[in-house]
Amino acid sequence: MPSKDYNSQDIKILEGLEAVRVRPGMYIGSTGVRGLHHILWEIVDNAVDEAANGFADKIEVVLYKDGSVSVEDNGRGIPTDIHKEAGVSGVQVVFTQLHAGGKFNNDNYSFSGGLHGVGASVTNALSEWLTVEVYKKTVFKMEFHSYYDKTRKKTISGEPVAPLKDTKQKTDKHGTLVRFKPDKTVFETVEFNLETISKRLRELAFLNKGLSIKLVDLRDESKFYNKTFKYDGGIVDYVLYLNEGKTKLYDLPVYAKTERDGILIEFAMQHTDSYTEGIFSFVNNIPTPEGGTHEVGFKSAVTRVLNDFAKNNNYIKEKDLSFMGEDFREGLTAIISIKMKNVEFEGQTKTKLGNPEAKNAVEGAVCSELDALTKNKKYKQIFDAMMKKALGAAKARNAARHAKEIARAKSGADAARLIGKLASCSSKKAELNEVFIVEGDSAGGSAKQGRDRQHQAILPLRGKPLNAEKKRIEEVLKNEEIRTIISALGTGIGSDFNIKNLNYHKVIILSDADQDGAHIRAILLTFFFRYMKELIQEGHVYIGMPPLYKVYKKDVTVYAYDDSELQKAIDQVGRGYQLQRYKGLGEMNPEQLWDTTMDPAKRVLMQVTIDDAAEAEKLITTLMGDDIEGRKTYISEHADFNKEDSFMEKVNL
Ligand code: TSJ
Repeated sequence: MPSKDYNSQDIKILEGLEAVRVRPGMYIGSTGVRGLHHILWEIVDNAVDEAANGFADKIEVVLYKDGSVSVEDNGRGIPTDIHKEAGVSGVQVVFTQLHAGGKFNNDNYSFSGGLHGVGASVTNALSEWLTVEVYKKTVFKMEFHSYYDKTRKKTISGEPVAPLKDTKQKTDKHGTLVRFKPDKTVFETVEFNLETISKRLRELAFLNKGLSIKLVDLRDESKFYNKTFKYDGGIVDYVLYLNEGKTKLYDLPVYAKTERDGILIEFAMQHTDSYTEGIFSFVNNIPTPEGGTHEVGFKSAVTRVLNDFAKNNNYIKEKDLSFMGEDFREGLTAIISIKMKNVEFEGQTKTKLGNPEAKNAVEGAVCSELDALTKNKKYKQIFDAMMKKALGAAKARNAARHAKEIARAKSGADAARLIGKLASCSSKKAELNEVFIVEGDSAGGSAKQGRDRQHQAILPLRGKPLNAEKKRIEEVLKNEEIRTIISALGTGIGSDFNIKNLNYHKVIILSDADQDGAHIRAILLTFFFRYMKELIQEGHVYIGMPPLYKVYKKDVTVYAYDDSELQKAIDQVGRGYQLQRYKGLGEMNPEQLWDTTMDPAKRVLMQVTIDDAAEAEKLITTLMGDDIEGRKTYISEHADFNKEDSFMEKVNL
């Protein structure tokens, strides 16, 4: 190594990595649990990219006891030779050179033969240590580490311990193995979530037909986990997976894959007898829950082709009846996956595709593929089933117009009577106001007395609200509890939903920590998910966390919110403590309820999130649909009702 050159190069590079350490949020969004997983995805994405380009078909992810994680592929191996400009090995460049100017989201790489190693340096910069092995006839090894430099009084991160070394040890394998340990001084938590990882790996396996992705969790012997995701049907399997437990209107999803204007386009779709629409779109394997141009193009194509088909085959016999796009999407589950260069993301969470050229390409491609299938005799039953479904939807839509008008009414006797149950707050500032939806009249009573009257409104629920799954809108609106909620929130529902009219920026569900409470919570979340999705997406929905135990003595009281906190509480109160286990919210007096659950200074809330729209969809179908076996399995796997689900994030507000 020419020392002078190497050193100056080295310092410059380390300054780059230092920028990542100083402002991690700029590169990975947050230093919370999401950011932690982000640095794993940076590595996984590189391996998937190698597979997507046809050079690898196996990836293995392993979680270790020491808090590290490894990712291995059987691809070509990161280049080991000296990079001309940098003067160091390709491996070193990949892990020390910052790409793409440090904008959050380095996902804009071109989709084939493009930049590998994008973002791997970010992972390195935020790790205690990182090791690489490259298998290419022999085994190459390199290690990076972070350490505290006493003289410079700062942490140096991602520094090569030594240059890449060819160990000369022979190997038949080919590929890359990267293992790293996230830096606990950077992240709020360094515990990887198995469910988060398995969901994403499953999604990647669906999106990359035939790619085998194995996940192993060695962290806890008693919970040993080892699973391989591999789907030879690709996104067709994905649609079948999402429709598991639903009644399908035809056996096999409609599928096509094609290329147009340099964009790879693949879609799969299948209708069920349900009333909801689930279109999940992806660009370069990245989910786009906010949709965008590709999704718009897909929807227009479906509407156009099915409308033409309906006209040409005289499906509409009634006058006063015509189809709208939404009629063709009732009960539709679809995946649209595209791969393109120079991706531009926009929207609130930068998960909406902005490239205008994607609309025309997708619309054109889906139109011609789908239209060709309408002319194929083998598809006659399928398109016939789609027409029947759309006719039902169009008729129901006409009938529902009336029901929606009721829901929209903000004044009138009905609304006034409904609102009568609500104990509103005195402030008119929606941003500062909260509404607690409380299970049961007695807890509702305590909440009304204990609350901060200026900013907290209370809405007690008497009966169970109606399960919105498997019901069309007019049925849902007959339910009084649901109508009360709609009136109180002020936003309207479905296509009339307008977040600007939201009366409370925090909507807090407060139910007991038992099975009944979990059911009510699930019903409410289902309703919000189906009819007010934006409310969840914009982060307005929370789950209140009442304590499970009160540990007390004459002069001290400590509350415990789960079993793991109980021992801590007992230790804190000390000898001679007394223990009360709360069976429900109703057992708490107003002061206790305020102290433990409502007081913004002390309470714990869970914010409901939709990280993974497709999984959320499946969860709701499983919990609220009519597949009893599926529900039992889910509930037995998530038996702890006070435990956070993966779609919730703990927040202190
Ligand atoms: F993220 C990462 F960089 F650390 C990483 C990269 C992690 C893992 C697990 C795998 C990889 C990776 C990189 N797998 N395969 C590759 N391939 C290349 O970097 C590569 C190989 C050959 C050629 C070539 O043109 O011959 C080009 C590239 C980019």
